Amino acid sequence: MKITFIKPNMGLVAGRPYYDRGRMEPLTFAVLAGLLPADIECVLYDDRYERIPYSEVTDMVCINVEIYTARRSYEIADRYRRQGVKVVLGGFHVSMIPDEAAQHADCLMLGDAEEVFPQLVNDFAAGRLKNSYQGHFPPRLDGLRTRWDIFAGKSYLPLRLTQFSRGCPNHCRFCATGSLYQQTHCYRPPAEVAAELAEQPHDFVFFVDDNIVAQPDAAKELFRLLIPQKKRWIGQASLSFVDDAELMDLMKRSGCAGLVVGFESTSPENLKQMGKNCNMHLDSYAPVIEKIRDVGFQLWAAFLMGCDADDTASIKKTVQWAIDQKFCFAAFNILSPYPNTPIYGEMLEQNRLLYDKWWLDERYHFGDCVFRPARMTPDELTEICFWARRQFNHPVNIFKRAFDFKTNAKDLWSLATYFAYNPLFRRELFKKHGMVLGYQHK
Ligand code: B12
Ligand code: SF4
Repeated sequence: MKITFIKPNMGLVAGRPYYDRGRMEPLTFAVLAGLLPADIECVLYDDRYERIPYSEVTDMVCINVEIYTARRSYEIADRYRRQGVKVVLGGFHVSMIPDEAAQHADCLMLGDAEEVFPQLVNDFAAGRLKNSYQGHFPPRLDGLRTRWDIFAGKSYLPLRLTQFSRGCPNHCRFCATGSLYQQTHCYRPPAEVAAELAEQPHDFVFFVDDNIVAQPDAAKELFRLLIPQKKRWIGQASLSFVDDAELMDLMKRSGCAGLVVGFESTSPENLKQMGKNCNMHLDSYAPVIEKIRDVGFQLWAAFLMGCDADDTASIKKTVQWAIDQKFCFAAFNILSPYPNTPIYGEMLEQNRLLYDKWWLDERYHFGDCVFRPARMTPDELTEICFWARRQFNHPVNIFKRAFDFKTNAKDLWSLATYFAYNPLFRRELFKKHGMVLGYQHK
């Protein structure tokens, strides 16, 4: 049997597919392929830079669907189904809004696939594929065997992606993880993760966990095992780790080079609306940032712009603050309510959404505001968010931010990473701004 995995692209820029030069290996498929017996042939096509060979013979197509790729995913699914090929859709967006995805699939994979994907494939082989399969949570995550070999010959950034844990104990009101995992968190046996990484030739690893420090004792066990491997790693973490000196020390000794941290906003009112409880107890970000600088981690600071206390002046202030902190990278994301999150429900109830389903709407462009903000017009929010990205990534500011001798310029490797990725991300932000989602437009 042959299974074709597809990682869909987002859409078109000036009538042509958007090709992301900063793309990373799509870990999801290495995990899915690893759940299957070796005699099942698995191939991967990455629509983010490859053409999909629709005429190639295959038994089943499996597509990973996220909100920004939903429209393109459905186009691909519809085309395969017209050719008579069975299509399975899975991923966050499918689990959040299954009724929509069901219109484009023979079968839906809802939730985590570890315990059900082999059954799904068996049922397909026996001709009794069901309409949907519901993954259990927490899934059993021991004994996994990630099949990174499906990326052979593909072109991705030179870092290995892996995952130690799933879910998050927090429930931020805008976040799909918060809604899907309902404040639960589980992890793989640390020794298995360490053993798997020891076999990898890569000396740079990205842990895609939503919150790698969610269970500090387990994280410490993993970090202790990573120390002798002398790899560098990056990950995502909520700010709780700063209160645990032992954890911070182990992170550093195990090779932590940098972290994606959701600061989201400097306004307590906004943090309250977001339900960002893990940041709300902090009087100020200054002491935590200082502690993180002291251990030398480079920060990728994430901000969410457009909550009710934001106006153009407050956003400008936040951007200047981010520049002054000399963050290595920052994402200024515009608040974009995802279906079935509390913030989506709130906007719907208050009749503030501008589109029925913005992620499928032809009028929507990447970076557009999709709701009525409290203190700005939607266009003002769109403009100020694009300005925020341009300003933070302006060549003068890239240069200014580089010279933090505790982080970005602490050694040659950090400085080289800084100057390799800042211009790349800057180019991508201009390229993708205004992209339309999907390829087929009237
Ligand atoms: C790593 C990551 C990234 C990386 C990309 C990595 C890559 N390979 O390209 C970076 C940082 C670049 C990134 C970017 C973005 N991301 Co992102 N990302 C993630 C993150 C943290 C992990 C994804 C991952 O690899 N998981 C590990 C794998 C093993 O798990 P999984 O994908 O969930 O798959 C499991 C199941 O869902 C299931 N499954 C999944 N797909 C399928 C398909 C089939 C057929 C089957 C059977 C099963 C199945 O099987 C797997 C095993 O159980 C997720 C959050 C998360 N917890 O997953 C967000 C997440 C997917 N990202 C998200 C978003 C919004 C974005 C951005 C749009 C952000 C932005 N504003 O720019 C961009 C653009 C994404 C794009 N498509 O181009 C959202 C999507 C929300 C939604 N409702 O769809 C998420 C869920 C974050 C969140 N909490 O809101 N992202
Ligand atoms: S801490 Fe991060 S991953 Fe967890 S619910 Fe909040 S935004 Fe989502």
